[in-house]
Amino acid sequence: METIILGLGSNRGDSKAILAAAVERLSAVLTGLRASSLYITKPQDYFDQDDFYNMVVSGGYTGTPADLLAAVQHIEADYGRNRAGEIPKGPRTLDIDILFFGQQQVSLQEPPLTIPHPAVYRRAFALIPLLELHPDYCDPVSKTPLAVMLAGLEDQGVRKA
Ligand code: PH2
Ligand code: MG
Ligand code: MG
Repeated sequence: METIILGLGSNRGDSKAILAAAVERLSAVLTGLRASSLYITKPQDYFDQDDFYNMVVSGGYTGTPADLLAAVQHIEADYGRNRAGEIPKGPRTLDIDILFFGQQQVSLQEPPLTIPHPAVYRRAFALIPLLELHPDYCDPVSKTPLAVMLAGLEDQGVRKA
């Protein structure tokens, strides 16, 4: 069993209700699920969009990374996510990103999947809720504490909801 860290985000529709429902669904996928507080965060990467609600959940998982990706994409689709019809990095009803999968490094072409999530290290909206659940978490690749990485980032406008 691996410890999984997922990052959840929403800035379209009833984001709070969507995230609460997604956590409920994920509690059937991950064992011993833990959920961070909810945060309101300034958009990164694509700026001309509303603030996001973000949070992190963690828990145990026994399947493969591809199995987990299929499970989270199924939940995204159930909450109105339409990948074909959206702006890359733009507004979305529900985004569930696999941030870490135990100590594993994953690089799949089909379906496309890279773990650790390549952007996690520069995203305060992911690191702050993650550190709330796992204050001593270290990057499995560099072994650097994520708290050290967060301390090196500029203020990105992340506050508790
Ligand atoms: N997700 C993105 C792009 N930018 N910004 C914030 N604050 N939160 C997100 O979840 C987010 C983002 C692409 O998935
Ligand atoms: Mg995603
Ligand atoms: Mg994302």
